[in-house]
Amino acid sequence: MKKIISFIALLSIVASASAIANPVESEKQAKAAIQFRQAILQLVRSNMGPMGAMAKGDIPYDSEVMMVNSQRIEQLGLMMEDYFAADTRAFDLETGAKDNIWTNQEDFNKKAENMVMAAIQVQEVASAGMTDDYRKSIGALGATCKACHDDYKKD
Ligand code: ASC
Repeated sequence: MKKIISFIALLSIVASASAIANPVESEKQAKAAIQFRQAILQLVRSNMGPMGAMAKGDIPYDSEVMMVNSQRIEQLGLMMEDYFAADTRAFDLETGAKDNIWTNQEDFNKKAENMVMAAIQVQEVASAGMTDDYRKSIGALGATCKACHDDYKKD
């Protein structure tokens, strides 16, 4: 089952690999695009929160939370390439997204892919009941968030 899940994730990544920068045509479209991608990131944050607390030892180990939340992050990660293909650089709107996302799309998409793979790894650790590894797998997932933020998020 785990192998099948990973295979489907890989297929989704390959299928979406053709997404290219697509400049939005109006401020209205730019605003909508920004809202949609912020919604994705907020949901990633919402699902990462409890796992981060678990990795820090603030709340107890819970494999069900790890499974559900990392499945959601996997799915959200698979959406990123498409939702960030809308290039909003031409409009001066408030966004945390740096302009270099659209000059480094291949790298940006690769970083989203890394998050997807790390989220799948959390599922594997959770489903195998590998309690020794849970903090490490969550930490690795958090590191993929940071890797992208370091290059592509303002501040
Ligand atoms: C989180 C969160 C992030 C990442 C990042 C990892 O829980 O909201 O943006 O992890 O802090 O370094």
